[in-house]
Amino acid sequence: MGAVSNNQVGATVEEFQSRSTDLTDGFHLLMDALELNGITNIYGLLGIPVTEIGRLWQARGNNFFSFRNEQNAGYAASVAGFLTRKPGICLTVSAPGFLNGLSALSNATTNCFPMILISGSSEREIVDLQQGDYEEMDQLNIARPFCKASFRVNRLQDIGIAVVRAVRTALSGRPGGVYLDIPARLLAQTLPAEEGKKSLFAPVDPAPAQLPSPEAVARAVEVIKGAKKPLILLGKGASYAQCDADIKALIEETGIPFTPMSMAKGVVSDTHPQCGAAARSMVLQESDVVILVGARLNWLLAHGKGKTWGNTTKKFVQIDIQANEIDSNVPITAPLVGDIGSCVNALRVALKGMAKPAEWLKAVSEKASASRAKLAVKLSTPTPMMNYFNSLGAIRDVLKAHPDTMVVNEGANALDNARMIIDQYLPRHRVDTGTWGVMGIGMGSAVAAAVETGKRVVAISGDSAFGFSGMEIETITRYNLPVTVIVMNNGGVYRGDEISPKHQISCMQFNPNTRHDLLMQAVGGIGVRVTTPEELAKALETSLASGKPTLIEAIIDPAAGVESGRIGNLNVVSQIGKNKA
Ligand code: OXK
Ligand code: ADP
Ligand code: MG
Repeated sequence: MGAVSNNQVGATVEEFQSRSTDLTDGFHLLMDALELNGITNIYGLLGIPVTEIGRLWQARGNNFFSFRNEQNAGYAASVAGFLTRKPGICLTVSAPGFLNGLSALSNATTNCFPMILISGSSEREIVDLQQGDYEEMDQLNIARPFCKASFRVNRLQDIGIAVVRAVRTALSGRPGGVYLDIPARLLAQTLPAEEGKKSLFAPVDPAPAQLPSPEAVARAVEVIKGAKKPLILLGKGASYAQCDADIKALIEETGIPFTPMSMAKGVVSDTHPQCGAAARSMVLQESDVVILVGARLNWLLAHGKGKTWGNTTKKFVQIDIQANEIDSNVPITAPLVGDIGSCVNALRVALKGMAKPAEWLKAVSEKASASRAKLAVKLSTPTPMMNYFNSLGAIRDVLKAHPDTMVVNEGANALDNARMIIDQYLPRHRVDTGTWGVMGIGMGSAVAAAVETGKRVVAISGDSAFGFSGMEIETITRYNLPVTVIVMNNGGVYRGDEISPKHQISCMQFNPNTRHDLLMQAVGGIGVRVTTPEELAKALETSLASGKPTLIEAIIDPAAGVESGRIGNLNVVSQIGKNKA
């Protein structure tokens, strides 16, 4: 437990360490509390008033990962939360730094990832009277609508309880983001060390299991047993829950086909014989009972109705920890409110010996095999310039031999095609744009994936998406992380060949000569430019073997790519006519 003898801010680590141990202060109590909660990694960007936290945190032997923009540090923290089931911590300065971090906090909450954004804040008296303090902002209230809870600590003896409260709020029930406001003044205050120590504690069981009621289980079992064409739909809640073996056992014991949402790919391997990912339209349309496991019926599932679902009324069994997620879009026949592990195990017990829907499974697997065979042709068809199929086909073949690689994926066409083409073999090995379809999650997610798992990371980004967080390649090289960034460069948003009717630079185009590989070289990494699937495969192999930070600039045909990828239907177009101003 660290301690200091006065309230001086900005002292060196040596100065702090050489002081008397009679007193502790806000810096030390905050760090002690985080450590007590099992936190060792902080992602952030330092400055007034939190700089000293970074230094002292490192002096304790913990990790502080400094980013170039708080938003990316925030995405890293949220992904750390998703991967570890511990809240990811993002630390920022006040007002502008806080606001940059807030996008990530909001994204974490939307995605149900546990994260705590800790920001320093300016003097309350001045902020509240709007008298113009340095980085003045009412952060506590601004954060409220963007997270599960927004807390401020005003007294040193409350730091321990505030951190526990933040951790428990982030982790329990539906996970999400929490904001913790730390006034600058608090950090510098002092307290007798013994009193400080007594105020700290570790929470008991911060994410308690939540068992479904026996009635709810019986209801679900009846619905499932009555199904002719049941389907298990895995969402990222199923990834987060870390009960992979139970989910696999439920699938295998019941013989029900499954299909994963994007971040649930790999909970059970995409190559499993019961995987219906390659028969997605068929299984959604033709199934009669759908068992949702940690997946919401939001836009990604066409709200549970309409032609995506064959214009038929399905019976849904929905496993979710959040009671009011049930009936959010369509009536749910059999809600199973509880944690996924408990619900899945209750179903396993109650469904033991259930007749397997063999004919339906056969039909699904025939359709999936046919789709995979059809796709395989496209993946190996050469084109004058690389397209999304043959480039991603090359990446897929390399990754097949490295199934334990973490994949990060963002973009429009780069996202949709990679999701379809690249198989995931293991749980929680894919991080992508999530519920909001966020561009810019790439480099922050890649850093967290490397740091939290210690595995190789391949981040596949469209050239547009990469631009949002591209400067973090310096972060990747600085920490010498085993990250390979593949920029799918078609020179624009969606496509690179759009022409403006007035001969301006098209609003959808980027400089076609941009060399992202040279940017990587400039920050000390390896940068390679490739133009063929063979070169791409070779560069990726080399980079995975070396484990060195690498950026592969993959030149894609500017004419390859479609507007908004596979969600073009969501775009709104003028009824007056294309290009008619
Ligand atoms: C899947 N498929 C396959 C395979 N896997 N075929 C062969 N082999 C394999 N391995 C088939 C699958 O059966 C589907 O075909 C098709 O490929 C597409 O599959 P998938 O899983 O990608 O499904 P789909 O329909 O695209 O899913 C809908 C969706 C998804 C909404 C869940 O598109 C999605 O997650 N979108 C996120 C997009 C996003 O956030 N973009 C941000 C960009 S911002 P069929 O024949 O069975 O249907 C942007 O662009 O504009 O602002 C903008
Ligand atoms: P996807 O986008 O993959 O469909 P969503 O983010 O829409 O997934 O849904 C995830 C769901 O999982 C959320 O409704 C969330 O409440 C739920 N969830 C998260 N963790 C758990 C858990 N441990 N047990 C039960 N439900 C969970
Ligand atoms: Mg592009």
